[in-house]
Amino acid sequence: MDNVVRSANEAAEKIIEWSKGHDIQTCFDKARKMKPCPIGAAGACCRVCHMGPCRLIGSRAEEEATGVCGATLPTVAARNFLRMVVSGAAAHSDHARDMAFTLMAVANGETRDFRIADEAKLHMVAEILEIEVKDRPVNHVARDVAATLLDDFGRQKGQINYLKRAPQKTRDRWKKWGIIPRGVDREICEAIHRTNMGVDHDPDNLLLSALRVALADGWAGSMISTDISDVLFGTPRPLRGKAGFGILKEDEVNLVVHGHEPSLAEMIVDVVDDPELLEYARSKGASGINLGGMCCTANEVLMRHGIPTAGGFTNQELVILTGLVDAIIVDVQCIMPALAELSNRFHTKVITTSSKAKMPGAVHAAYDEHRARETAMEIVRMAIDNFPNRKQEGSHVSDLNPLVAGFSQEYIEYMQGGRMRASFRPLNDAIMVGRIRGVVGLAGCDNPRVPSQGLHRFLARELIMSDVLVVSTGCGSHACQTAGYMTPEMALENAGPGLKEVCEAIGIPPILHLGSCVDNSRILTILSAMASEGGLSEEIGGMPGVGIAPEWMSEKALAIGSYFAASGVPVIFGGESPVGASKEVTRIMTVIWFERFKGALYFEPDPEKILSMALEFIDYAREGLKLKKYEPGKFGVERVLMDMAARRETTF
Ligand code: NFS
Repeated sequence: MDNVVRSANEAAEKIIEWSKGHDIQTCFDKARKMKPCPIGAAGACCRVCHMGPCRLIGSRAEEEATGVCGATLPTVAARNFLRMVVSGAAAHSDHARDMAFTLMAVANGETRDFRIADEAKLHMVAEILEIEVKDRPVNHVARDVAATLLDDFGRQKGQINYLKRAPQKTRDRWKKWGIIPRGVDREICEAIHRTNMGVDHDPDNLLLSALRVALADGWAGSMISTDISDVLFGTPRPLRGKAGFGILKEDEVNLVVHGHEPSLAEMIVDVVDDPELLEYARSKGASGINLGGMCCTANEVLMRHGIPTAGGFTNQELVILTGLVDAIIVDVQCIMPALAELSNRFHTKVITTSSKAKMPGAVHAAYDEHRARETAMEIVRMAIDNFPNRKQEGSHVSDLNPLVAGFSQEYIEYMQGGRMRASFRPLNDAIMVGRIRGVVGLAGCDNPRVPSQGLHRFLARELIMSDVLVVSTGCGSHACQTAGYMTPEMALENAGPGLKEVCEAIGIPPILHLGSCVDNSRILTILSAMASEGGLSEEIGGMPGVGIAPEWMSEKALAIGSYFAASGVPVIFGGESPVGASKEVTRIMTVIWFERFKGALYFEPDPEKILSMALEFIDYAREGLKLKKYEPGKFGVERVLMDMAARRETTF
């Protein structure tokens, strides 16, 4: 064992240290022992047929390196990238489909366990979908909404419904380059077909397909998940919460909900206060039932109910090592299979709940929205039954950080103008006068191959110091939460002078938690609202905004990055490039995409460089919009609204 820092999260590091003395291996140890295959990591390994796998290495000119069939390095790298984006888009979209089925079941009265929690949001969605709302029973509207959104999956021609939420100029670009997604399933199926042996060999064409399928993810899959979750469980509003391993309680039954789809977790939130279950817990010697979250499920239940979070992706093994978790309930995505084996060392029960995602060594409790409450009760009982089996062994680390979460587009609009005058005007104005330099979406996974959570934290600190408003989702949020960064006090102590003023005036943290990874769709609609508010760019492209996923590991992150790039946002990923073997593919994703869409994908392992690139993109966009040059502490006070003619002149 070496003495390298494995996690920038001090509490996590303590648990990792503890594991060393107890002969337990975690992803941190395995990541150091097993280096990535350099050929596959750079996109140069083709394994789409059984003449290979072919390793496209050893030639000086990239077009000279070919597989047995003649596929060149750019073809192979682009094809590999497309496959990753398809997989990421499929994950979000299949999650969205389940949410739409749950809404349909509620509308049809097939389940009494859920109800429409936010009728205003349902009406807003119905209006976008041009569904009649007036004088109709809520379940009729909900049924039409669910049916219309489900149509987005199977549609063969035309375009997905929510594209109309994007600015016209952004849509014009999609039309020009032929990347308007028709139906989610069609795009996923077609893209996979293109990657089959002997089909699409043009790297540019393959990469346009990646953008098309990614747009289906962002403007359908992810956006549908967000909207339906808001309709069923409530649109988030700011609330206080806590983050860290210290959320676990020594004297209570501890359950952790981990994964992505929020419906079962919502039901567990509901039943943990059930008097019968509480009595049952007491009968087993526990003084209560304590619920915590992990990864994106944590974000979902934190955003809506303030359920405390134990952290993001790389904390999942460590939470078991505390020895305090009686059950960890998982559904789909980002669940490490190592959990089952690790749990054998402790008393923890790993409970899988989705028929799509089973795990050897785990217990399975089949979830189905028609019997949600019953399943939730059954799971909580299993956790209670396991409480007496708790051993004394465990790392018992107890860090706890306060936070404020729960920022939806609706709330951000409201906080800027109240219910009657909700708008993005103040934010646009603050950007125009240079009080806020720009906006960065800091998102994506945390990763054991770097000091995990450290890149997120470094960038969050530096960005807010440079007057950049940070919006955060997914495990990036956990990295900030477990550092105590998501509080209004953080702005007072660390934000640049302009951002500090804005945060003080509204009473918000300088890092706004927008939710889970599917909630990146909130950033798309926020950018669209900023474009239509006026004074900045008329389209998403050209806004002083950047996306950063410094520690990404999941294919979902590539799908997200690609839909932001296609929508007009420069996105910087950390780590080595998964297409790094091909200069041509790299050129298409950077130079060509930027010309066409004003968005692009960059891969840069050095966090200092990521920071300077992000600030350069922001300043470049400010210059393009002829906004006041950013200077710390020096900002105009007048509201200077550009007229249409001036704006036309500045947009290109
Ligand atoms: Ni996003 Fe959510 Fe986290 Fe990465 Fe996984 S939990 S969908 S993929 S690891 S941010």
